[in-house]
Amino acid sequence: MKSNDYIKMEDKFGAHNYHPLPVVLEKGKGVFLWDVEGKKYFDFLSAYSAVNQGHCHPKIIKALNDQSKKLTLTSRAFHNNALAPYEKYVTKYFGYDKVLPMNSGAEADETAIKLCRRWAYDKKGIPENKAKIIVCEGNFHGRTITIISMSTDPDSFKGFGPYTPGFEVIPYNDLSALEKALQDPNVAGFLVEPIQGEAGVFVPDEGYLKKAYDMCKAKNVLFIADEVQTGIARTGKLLACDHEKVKPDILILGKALSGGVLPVSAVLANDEIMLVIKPGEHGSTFGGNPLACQVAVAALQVVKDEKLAQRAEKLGKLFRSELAKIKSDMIELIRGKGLLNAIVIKPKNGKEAWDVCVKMKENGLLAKPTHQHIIRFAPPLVITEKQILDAVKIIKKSLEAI
Ligand code: IF1
Repeated sequence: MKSNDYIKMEDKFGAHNYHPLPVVLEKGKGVFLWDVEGKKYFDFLSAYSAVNQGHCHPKIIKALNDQSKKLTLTSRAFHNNALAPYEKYVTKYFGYDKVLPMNSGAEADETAIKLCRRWAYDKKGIPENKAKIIVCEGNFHGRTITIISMSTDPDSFKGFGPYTPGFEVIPYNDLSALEKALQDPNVAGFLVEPIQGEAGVFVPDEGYLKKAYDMCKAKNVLFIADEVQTGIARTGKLLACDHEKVKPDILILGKALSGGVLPVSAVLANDEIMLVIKPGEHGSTFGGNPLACQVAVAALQVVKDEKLAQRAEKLGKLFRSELAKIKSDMIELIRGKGLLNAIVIKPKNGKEAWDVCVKMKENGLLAKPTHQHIIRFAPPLVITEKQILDAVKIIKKSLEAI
């Protein structure tokens, strides 16, 4: 079958909840993807930062293969010999007492919200059902009903009401708004992305995270960092919060926690928070399954062994400086941190970000627009300097062709 055959079949038998770029991928290795016609592409999306370690990393695939022949799932009704070593490994790796293993990023965000509310009632003494969580305009934390109840993007929430109460929305990167919201004694937590990915790679002002954290601590409010997209070395540090030496009270991880091999997410916290959830009060059939545990250990080990955070820091600077040399009136601005970058496209002759992405696809590079005029560039962190330079040449050529 050809690409179009797959696209037509998907259109007929699949829900229309996405509008993908017209490319049908068959193989991935490192920073490269191949479509069903054998055309090769640079992957500059990394499945929204889930494939930081590169496609089909041999060490992660080996962990998957080895475990898949032994035991894939026990549920948490019983113990197994993969969970405890993973829990010890991941809690030491990020410096927390405990981990609650889940599958998708949204599930981890939901878990963090439940933890925060329960801590509010059992530890902070907020009256039952009165806990409030502060979130930011432009947030993206997933697609469940409670998570879209926090969203300010109509594409995420419109037509899905009624909504879950208990959230207050403030502007991102605005400390005075946070200070005002923190006056409410019923505030239990502040849930924030250290860099807003979906909103278009919004990097807050230097010091924002640290000051926000300190303001929360002063009010006995939990600082909850959603590092599903910014974590696991993507922004040039192991966590985006590390740039400001902020240690979240609750840390939310997903995506690259498994290197994109299967869904693995996690919530990390210390005992005084994590132990408010008692046996039988939260869980998931696949959460912490043996396959996920082995894959996640291998994926995290690759991050360390191959110094992916340092690479992201160094190559991100190179990428932004090379992009800045492109003389194109379609580039309004370039922003990002590490290898999480974006360019804001100024439409020209009716052409906009989507057309740039289609042209880049023709030239062998895959990226996708977010919010119409922004193109996010997030290659696997195993990319080399030469590959960065080759990719910039493709971006330049594509912009000039429009
Ligand atoms: C889609 C966006 C990115 C996330 C953060 C939690 C989650 C995500 C910061 C939920 C997921 C994914 C979802 C995917 C596309 C992608 C995305 F465009 F939707 F917003 F990356 F920006 N926190 N982001 O970025 O994790 O449940 O998906 O595992 O829904 O189209 P998930």
